[in-house]
Amino acid sequence: MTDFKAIEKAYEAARQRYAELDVDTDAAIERLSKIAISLHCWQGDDVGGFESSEGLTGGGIMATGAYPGKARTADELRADVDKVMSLLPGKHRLNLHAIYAETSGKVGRNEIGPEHFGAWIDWAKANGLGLDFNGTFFSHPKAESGFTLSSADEAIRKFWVEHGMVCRKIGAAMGKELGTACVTNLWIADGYKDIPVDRKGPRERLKKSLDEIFAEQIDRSQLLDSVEGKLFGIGSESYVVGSHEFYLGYAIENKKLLCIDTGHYHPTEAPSDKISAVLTFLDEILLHVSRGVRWDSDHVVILSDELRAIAQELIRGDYLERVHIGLDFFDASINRVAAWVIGTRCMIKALLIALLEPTERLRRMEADGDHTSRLAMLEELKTLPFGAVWDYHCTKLGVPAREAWLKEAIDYGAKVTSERR
Ligand code: RNT
Ligand code: ZN
Repeated sequence: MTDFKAIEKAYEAARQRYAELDVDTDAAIERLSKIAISLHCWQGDDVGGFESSEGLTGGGIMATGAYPGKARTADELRADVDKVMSLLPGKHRLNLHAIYAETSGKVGRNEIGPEHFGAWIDWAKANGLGLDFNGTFFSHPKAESGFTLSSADEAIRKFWVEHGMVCRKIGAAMGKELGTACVTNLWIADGYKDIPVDRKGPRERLKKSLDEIFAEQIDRSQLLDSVEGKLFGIGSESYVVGSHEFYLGYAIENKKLLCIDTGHYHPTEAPSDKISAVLTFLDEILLHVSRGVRWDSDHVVILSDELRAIAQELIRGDYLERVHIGLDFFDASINRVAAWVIGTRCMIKALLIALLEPTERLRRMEADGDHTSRLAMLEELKTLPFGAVWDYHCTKLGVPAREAWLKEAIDYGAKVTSERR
């Protein structure tokens, strides 16, 4: 049993401690409760989708693990997301992929439409949630050559261009129906395992394909287009057509959102440092918050230094209106509902810690050239009682505080997901 009295008492002490630094904890949790995180639906079924029983194939990504109970149908996936959302403070969004269409696999990827997402839209409406969307340019026979939008085979290229076009229509319908713009992201895995001779041709074709996909003007109140680059994938170690520089250029030239996936850079690069750099030139960006371990492994997000740095950038730079926070991880080796909750709660916690920072004080030290105090304070802040504020925030918003959520996730596993074979 959660001891509410103890949580309130601890919060009161924390409130006073933060007040000594001129930080208003009530204002921080008020702001926090308004930040929506876009939960990726694909954590619930290892990026399988409902098109075929084969699940994730190709695309240079991989979900590892054999934990039982993954969602097999849209109804099961919605039930799992409902459970996850009930364990998160605040109102969030759901990020879908084209392979989550409800078509019984009978409609081609280039022919799907908003009608195949009707149940998702109804569900989102009933729960007051926004939706985001992604084209699925992998797990498909026409992606087996390793090339889609940059393919030299005109029939293949055209097929995927059509897919990109219908995905924008689906995103726009979601945005219109739900009254909140749908961020529709495009990521392709095109690339070569070994050293190519022609790096230029595929990139020229990709640009052409994107221009065709984005030709139709769609109101930004319904749809926000975003493009996601990558460093390498399994089977595209030597060359990825849609690299970071490629899409940064494309996004700037065409006023698209750039998607920064935190697992898509060299391990010693800090994605947090890129936010202020790219937002100097772009209006808005999308984040795919992930956790790479040695490579782009998509481990469950934890409260790492880098996650905290990302949250700090969003708050310090006053970027919340311009940055769409999405998650992108998939772990098939542990309870999937719990994995979702762990990662999302960490993202929210990181934002809380950033909101509790006495930023003005730190800025003054920096402006005065007092780098000693800046470092000292940054380290002191790490042991402030943000946990007490977090527990209080969860309690106030009616979701389990502390580790109480875990029992609910495990019970749900025992009652619901363990029945799935
Ligand atoms: C892959 C990209 C991409 C996918 C999802 C499923 O490396 O990060 O965003 O993870 O679209
Ligand atoms: Zn991603």
